[in-house]
Amino acid sequence: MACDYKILSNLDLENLVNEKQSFALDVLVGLSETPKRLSSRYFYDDRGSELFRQIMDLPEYYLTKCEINVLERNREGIAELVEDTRFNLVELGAGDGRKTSILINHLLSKKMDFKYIPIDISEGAMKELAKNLNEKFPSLCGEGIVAEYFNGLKWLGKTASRKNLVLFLGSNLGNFNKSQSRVFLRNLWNTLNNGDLLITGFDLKKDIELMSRAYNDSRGITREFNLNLLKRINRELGGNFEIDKFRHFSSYDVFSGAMESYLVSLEKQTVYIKALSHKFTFEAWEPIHTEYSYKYLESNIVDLAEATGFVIEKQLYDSKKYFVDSVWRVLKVTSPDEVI
Ligand code: AVI
Repeated sequence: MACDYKILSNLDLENLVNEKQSFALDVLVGLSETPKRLSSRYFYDDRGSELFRQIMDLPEYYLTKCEINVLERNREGIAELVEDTRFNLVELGAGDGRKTSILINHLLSKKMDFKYIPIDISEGAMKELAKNLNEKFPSLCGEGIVAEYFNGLKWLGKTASRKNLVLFLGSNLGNFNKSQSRVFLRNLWNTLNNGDLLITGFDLKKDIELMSRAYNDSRGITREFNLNLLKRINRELGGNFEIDKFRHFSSYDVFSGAMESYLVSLEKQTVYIKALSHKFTFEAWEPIHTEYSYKYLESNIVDLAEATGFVIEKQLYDSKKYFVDSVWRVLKVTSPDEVI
């Protein structure tokens, strides 16, 4: 059966307006703090998503290659998790779907009864994905949702009554700090049903040089990706950042366990942002913190699952054990005796 892959966007126009307002508010608050900071969630406008696609192809960015290896080695094991059930394969932050294609291909070849429902905030990325999916998998059913993850999941909760297998791949969780990841996972737990499954990616702690090279690539794409945040402020909020007066810097903090990225002001300067009616001053060598990319110990993953109401079903590794896709099951108990 041929299924035309649709995109549901502008699910709620108010959310789009809010997205713009929250960007403006976060920029105002973040650049007024000491030290200054901007959230990495704003990296992903259409240009940022395109740059991230290029990062995934970089030889130094081992994460994507490792996760592709995980999925190739474990596609049958993942299919077994949902054997004989009608289910939604929900993907949060699908990007161009190259990793998920490995799974989709396998599930379709087994004639499993599922719908693929990617949720992504970038309309550009979603259009690209829908185009790829239509070409590659004419028999694939489902719809793409352009929305914030939880708005998308709430909409899904209202319309579907199937088991959910949610994918949150690519170490996306690593971009949240400890409490943000707990809040995120607990929100996910709240929107899912007992027995639903989550597969989430974790980049494991490893050789520091190897991790550092992944965020300081020789072609300068990661630099461009980081600086795009300032360009986005110029484009969307009427800022006048002079991009070549800032430099990209990324290093591993052994104590926090994260690769941390910054934009460092190369000189004393003032930047005006029209939409905020506000001027921000920078001293020479003053940093803006832009991203955490947390790396995990196995014990960190166990603690996180336990703290947020999930049970670990399986740990799926790549051949070098650099990366793990961790399979978690939602556990909702009705009596205190069932608590593990
Ligand atoms: C999307 N996220 C998991 C990437 C990471 O590795 O933290 C974003 C990225 N930042 C720099 N390079 C890639």
